[in-house]
Amino acid sequence: MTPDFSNLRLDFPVLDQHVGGHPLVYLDNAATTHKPRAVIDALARFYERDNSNVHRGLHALSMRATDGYEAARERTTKFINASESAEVVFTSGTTASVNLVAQGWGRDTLKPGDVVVCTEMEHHSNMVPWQIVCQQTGATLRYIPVLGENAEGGLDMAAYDELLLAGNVKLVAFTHISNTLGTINPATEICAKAKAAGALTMVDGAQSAGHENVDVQAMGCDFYAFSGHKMAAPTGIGVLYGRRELMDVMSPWQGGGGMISTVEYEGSKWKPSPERFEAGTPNVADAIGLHAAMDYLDSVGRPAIGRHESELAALAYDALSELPGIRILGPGKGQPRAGLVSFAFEGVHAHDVVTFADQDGVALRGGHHCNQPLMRKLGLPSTTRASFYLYNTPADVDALVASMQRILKFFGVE
Ligand code: 7TS
Repeated sequence: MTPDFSNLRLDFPVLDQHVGGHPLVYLDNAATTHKPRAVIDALARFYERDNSNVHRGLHALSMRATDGYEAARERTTKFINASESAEVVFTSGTTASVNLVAQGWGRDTLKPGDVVVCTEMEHHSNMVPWQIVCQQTGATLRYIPVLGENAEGGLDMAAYDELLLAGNVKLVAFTHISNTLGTINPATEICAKAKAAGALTMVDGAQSAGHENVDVQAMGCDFYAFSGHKMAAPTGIGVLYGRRELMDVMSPWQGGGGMISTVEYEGSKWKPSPERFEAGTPNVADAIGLHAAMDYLDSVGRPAIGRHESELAALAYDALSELPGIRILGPGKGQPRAGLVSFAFEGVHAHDVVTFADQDGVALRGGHHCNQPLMRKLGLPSTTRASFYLYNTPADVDALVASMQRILKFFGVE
């Protein structure tokens, strides 16, 4: 049964407000999403009843907090179909997860002559950590190009084949869904090709985890990273999935309490994963919030959420493409597109568009979206981006388009 998306807005208290005298139309979901009442309640319940540190106490509250935290790990294991909970490490978000792999795996493993492959559409979070570790180790970073003057052609898979054929590729790091283009990359194919070439894969799932069913085993990736706040969960909690055999030999990224089995003045031994990678007091409350968010999303149904967002993006694409002087990035009309549309108007800066849209109560994002090299390649200083989530409706698309028409009129673009 298709869920009734028209009423989901009521589950999100923050959406019940006016901005600039207009009902809020929130279209900045690729940056962060709102939290349903179920998540806010789970956080309040934890702080009101169970708040305590985990793994160290034998008193009732500490045991309840530990149970809640570990239940969140079990829930996450199921959410992405990892084979066991030791493969699920809680981090502060995608950025921390990628840095953990770059430093925990890359720094020990990479050497001069080795190649790390990224794509030209990576968010800085899945690019800069690889630049850093390549500088540290003498390895080389190469990029799979994007095709087309608006990157409408997606990744150049023939160029990818050539990069793999050239040899020495140790890891392929790529985004599942582009936060700037809305492109859905062929993750399973990219992973299979990397594996055949003897390379590991790191998938940036920041824009996919809360938007479609993710099965890390079926995808065939070695690492998969995502952020809770982009999928209805609190800020400050994220996940790194890593295959058990890799996690067991990877070095810790940070040292401290909770991650050691024994400590001597001269040195220490580490616990296995996941504790090895969770030094210090973890983010217990937000892990419990993440658990509630996963339950909420699955009560709606992730495939239905993904379809709903893509339908809104297609509506927006079609209506926006009628506007004068517009350039829309990413997949063309009728092509598969995730739930966002990124565009630029000739002669009007994205920051002006976003500021004017805010007066209409429409929350957008303008800028380089942490994709500076891609923007440079496409010859754009910035774009305006509308990104959708489960609580958005076709009426929100209408509000977006009406606001864009008003702005173009104001700037005299006919
Ligand atoms: N990867 C992708 C594809 C992203 O879209 C983002 C955040 C990140 C990584 C980083 O996630 P974080 O939770 O660690 O910050 N993207 C955006 C955005 O598009 N606008 O603001 C943040």
